[in-house]
Amino acid sequence: MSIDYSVYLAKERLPHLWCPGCGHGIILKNMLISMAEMEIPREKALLACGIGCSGRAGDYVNIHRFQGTHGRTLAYVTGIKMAHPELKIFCFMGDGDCSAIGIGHLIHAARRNVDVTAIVPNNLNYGMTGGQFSPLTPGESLTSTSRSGKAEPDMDLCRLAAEAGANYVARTTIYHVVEMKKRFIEATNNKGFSLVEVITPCPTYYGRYNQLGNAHKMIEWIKDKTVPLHKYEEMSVKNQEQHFWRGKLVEKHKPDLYTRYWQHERGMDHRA
Ligand SMILES: Cc1ncc(C[n+]2csc(CCOP(=O)(O)OP(=O)(O)O)c2C)c(N)n1
Ligand code: SF4
Repeated sequence: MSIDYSVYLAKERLPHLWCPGCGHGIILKNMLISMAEMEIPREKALLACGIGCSGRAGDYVNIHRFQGTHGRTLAYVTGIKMAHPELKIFCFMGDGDCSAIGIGHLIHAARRNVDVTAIVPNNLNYGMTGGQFSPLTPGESLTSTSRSGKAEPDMDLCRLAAEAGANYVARTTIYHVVEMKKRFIEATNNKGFSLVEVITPCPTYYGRYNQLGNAHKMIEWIKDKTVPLHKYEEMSVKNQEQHFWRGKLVEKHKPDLYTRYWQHERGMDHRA
């Protein structure tokens, strides 16, 4: 690694506000380490954040950054990328932010194949507002809005993004840190829409409501709940409901929105 990842870090804004044991900082650090390995210059990187605990990630970076309105990050970066194709754009969006209020933007960013890396720290609930369930919260979970168990089934955001047209989709967990960094690098180097979901603990709400113990125990729980994609596909539906798959779902190389726009719609060479 020729760049020290700390050049991307706004050290003067530390300590961070996340609870002890929260995974958001680990995911952010891995994102910055992967940027350092790719030697992305500070001035060529943008972190766009949604609203939520995860949305505070932008406070701690020393690169271009902004916090958009809840669920709308991908709409903003679609425009930014068209105006500034030279930027490497990362989006940090909580599971609530991108799978509920922002789901339309996610589908269309994937369909348009906007060249951004969407990182989804999936802590299985709305952390910032007090542990309500999101569309990604597993069925039967106890949350502040499902005191006797979530009646709704959850959804698979990765499969949705893949179906909508994303070039790269993967899921990993906070336990698999080496793999996480590898996925971030693959996602960033793959031009077009990339999504990496990272399953991560919120010990303050999801962990407490579901009696999963402290942060350490939650990480063990995440590890035990996760199986590689090929094994998951061999499981019964009942067994699948008790597990998360992890791995790479899609890796393809369709032209991104910017390239298509300049090459096909305007008959000009793309500048990126
Ligand atoms: C338009 C709008 N609706 C609702 C809210 C309230 N709100 C703030 S954060 C949040 C959910 C955050 O959950 P998530 O996206 O999962 O991120 P986390 O806090 O878990 O990291 C909500 C509903 C808001 N800020 N703006
Ligand atoms: S409430 Fe949950 S998601 Fe928010 S900072 Fe605390 S542990 Fe992290």
